[in-house]
Amino acid sequence: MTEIDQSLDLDPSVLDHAYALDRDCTTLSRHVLQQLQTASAEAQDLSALMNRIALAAKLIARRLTRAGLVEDALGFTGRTNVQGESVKKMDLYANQVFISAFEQSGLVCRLASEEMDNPYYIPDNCAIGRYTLLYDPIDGSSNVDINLNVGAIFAIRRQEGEDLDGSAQDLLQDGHKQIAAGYVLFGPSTMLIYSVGKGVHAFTLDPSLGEFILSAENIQIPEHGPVYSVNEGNFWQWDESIRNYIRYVHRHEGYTARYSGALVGDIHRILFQGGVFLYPGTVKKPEGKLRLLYESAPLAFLVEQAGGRASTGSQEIMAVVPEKLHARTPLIIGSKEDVALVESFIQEHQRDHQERTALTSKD
Ligand code: FBP
Repeated sequence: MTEIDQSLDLDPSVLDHAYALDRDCTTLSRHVLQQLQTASAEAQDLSALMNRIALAAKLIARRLTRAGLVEDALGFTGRTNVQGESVKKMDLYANQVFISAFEQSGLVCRLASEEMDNPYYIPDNCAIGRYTLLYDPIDGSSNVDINLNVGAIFAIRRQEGEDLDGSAQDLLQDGHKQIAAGYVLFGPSTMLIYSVGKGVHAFTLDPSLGEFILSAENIQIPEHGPVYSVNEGNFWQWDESIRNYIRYVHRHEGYTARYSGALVGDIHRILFQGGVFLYPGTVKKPEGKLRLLYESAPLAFLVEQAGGRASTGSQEIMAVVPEKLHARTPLIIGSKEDVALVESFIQEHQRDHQERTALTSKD
């Protein structure tokens, strides 16, 4: 925030205007450079990349706000994606928006998306393009057609090697390879939350300016929060340890359930109010539903930067090395104390199981 020369003895209302003006002028690209405190090539690149993400977010927000009035904006495409899920028209539209926004960037050689079997290459960019964008163009797809909040999730990694065979092996590395990550929340207002490894910051889209303007800086997630966010409809598909955790929060004061159907919406609440979001493995899908590279790792990067934690139940999400591009992982993410509480039920159950096994092997 710019220092105002106090010797000017300005009228407080003028000072307020000056500060408001200064805040209104803290655009995303300027804020990224301020965060990185260098004018290095990489800082300029990240600032330009974040600007492209903001452009994609504005285009998707415009489509979402008018979706009910636009022919063919909602509903299914009839296609199934690499995840085996039915693809929504908005998923495809948003995926294409990210590609178009980065095609002219000159910075990104490769885009890897939850909606595409293989990464999309921009050959013209590859000679100089030093980055890969990984993204989930529409998170919370089940909410799109009923006008409930959805999001987009993104992460930026440096391009390592030329990936000549298109196998994107260099992307199969842990979350510490991310140099920036964040999400866009398409809610009553459109917000962009990001980190370049220097804290977590929020921007709100001011439609009158068409600009994302700084609305919160250095967001710190509370150590504990009342919210637990999980799809209890899967209760009987979970491991007993998770069922025990849910029985605990049901029986103890101070807990309340909130589940929006969109991971980004639930994480946004927890970022500001504390609590924990869980998408555990199930009997059918022991690896869970959520994608490591497009959902869990970017949000883990962000939440850790805000002082929270993200775990599989037995390992930090940021340490997980994916076996394949569309690898999934169980996710327990949020306030430190609440993630630790869930883990304690998992560890206790594992201990009981080992003791029982040891006892039966003695018999
Ligand atoms: P999409 O990216 O395909 O939307 O899938 C992710 C997601 O929709 C999350 O946003 C949400 O938390 C979860 O899946 C909801 O899954 P379920 O309907 O099984 O509870």
